[in-house]
Order: sequence, then structure tokens, then C-alpha cells
Amino acid sequence: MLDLYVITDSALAGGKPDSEIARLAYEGGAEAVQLRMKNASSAAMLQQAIEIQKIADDLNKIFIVNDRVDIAFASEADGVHLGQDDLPLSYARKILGYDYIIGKSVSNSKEAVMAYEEGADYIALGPIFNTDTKTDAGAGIGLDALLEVREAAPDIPLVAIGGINLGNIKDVIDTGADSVAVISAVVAKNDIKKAVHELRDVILKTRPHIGEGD
Ligand code: TZP
Ligand code: MG
Repeated sequence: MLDLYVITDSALAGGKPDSEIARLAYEGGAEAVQLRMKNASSAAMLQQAIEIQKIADDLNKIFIVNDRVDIAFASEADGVHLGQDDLPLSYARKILGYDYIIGKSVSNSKEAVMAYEEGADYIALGPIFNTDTKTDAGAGIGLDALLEVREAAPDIPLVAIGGINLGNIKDVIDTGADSVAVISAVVAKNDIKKAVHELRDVILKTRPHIGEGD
């Protein structure tokens, strides 16, 4: 199961290259990093993807590419993350096959159930809280909506995203998210490794420890 999933944002990181953000996030303990370069050329994004894939290979971590099936394939990433307006999942699957992880952004139960039925490997549900990082994300849907989606789609790994930080991450896990994806709570910090470590620690301590002890 994924614990902490970090998404890159070079501008929020004061211009650090995405590959540097990824390295620090992995070294801090993140299992997965997603390369998100909304305004980059294909060539620049592919170059970062290739660099991150090398780092992920060395550290035995998961690497996901945002939006771009072609760049995920070319860089031999582990997977791609698709939004509601990106390539439909069945077509991404046709190109990438079943060895790739395909994640899908959802914001309500209907989209979550659809993503599950289409064969997504995980859903990213959000924004849970208000966020300035994605300007078109809309208002936070809240923890009640998270619970509703969890109940509507119980069998797919659920990654919560949007406005999640050290102050609210425990509530998000308590409500039923399997893992958490963050941008600003990690990427905008001076000490990326420390920020990852602290957030991940809360996830590990909060999750139900089924079958342990007794
Ligand atoms: N999708 C939904 S909210 C969001 C994305 C990419 C932004 C998350 O960024 P932050 O800084 O963790 O709120
Ligand atoms: Mg997208």
C-alpha cells in the first residue's frame, strides 16, 4: 500500500528541478513521486522523467507521470496519472498495457465508481480541503465527502489530495484514505526530506494496525 505520494512543482519549490524534488522526496521516505509539469515542453518533461526514473530505479521507488501517456511510456515510468479530461482510461490501458499503474483523479462517488469499473489502479480524490496549488480545483469537498466516496468505492486504493498538511493529515487517514498526495506541504518547504518524514510518520501511526500485536 502506498503511504505518502509527492507531486512535483518546480515553481513552488523556488525553481528546484523536478528531479531534485523527486530525489529529496524519495530520500525522505515517499514511496511514490508524480512528475507534474503543466507548462513544460514535451522535451523538457521527458528529460526530467528519464532522470526521475533512474533515481526511482536506484531507490526502488514508484514513479508516475502526470497526464502524459507518451512520456510515461518513453521514460519507462511505473505509471501515469490521468485527469477527467485526459485520455480515457481504456485508451491509456490499450497503449500501456497492464504492467503500468494507471491512476485517475476523481472528485465524487460517481467518478470514483466509474474509475473503479474502468480498471483504474487507484483513485486520487480531491480537493479534500481548499488549496491554492491547483487554481481550477474548486472548493474542498471535505471529510464527509471523503467518507461517502470511501463507502461507494471500497475496493480501490484511495489517495486523498488537496490542502493536506501536518495539521489535517491524521483526520484524512482516520476518515478512510489509504494514502495521501501532497504538493505544497512538502515541495514548498525548505527541508523537503523532513516534511516528507513528518507527514509519513503520521500516516503510519494513524492507520489501523490490523492483525498486529494481540
Ligand atoms: N489535484 C487536486 S488538488 C491538487 C491537485 C493536483 C493540488 C494539491 O496540492 P496541495 O498543495 O497539496 O494542496
Ligand atoms: Mg491531469
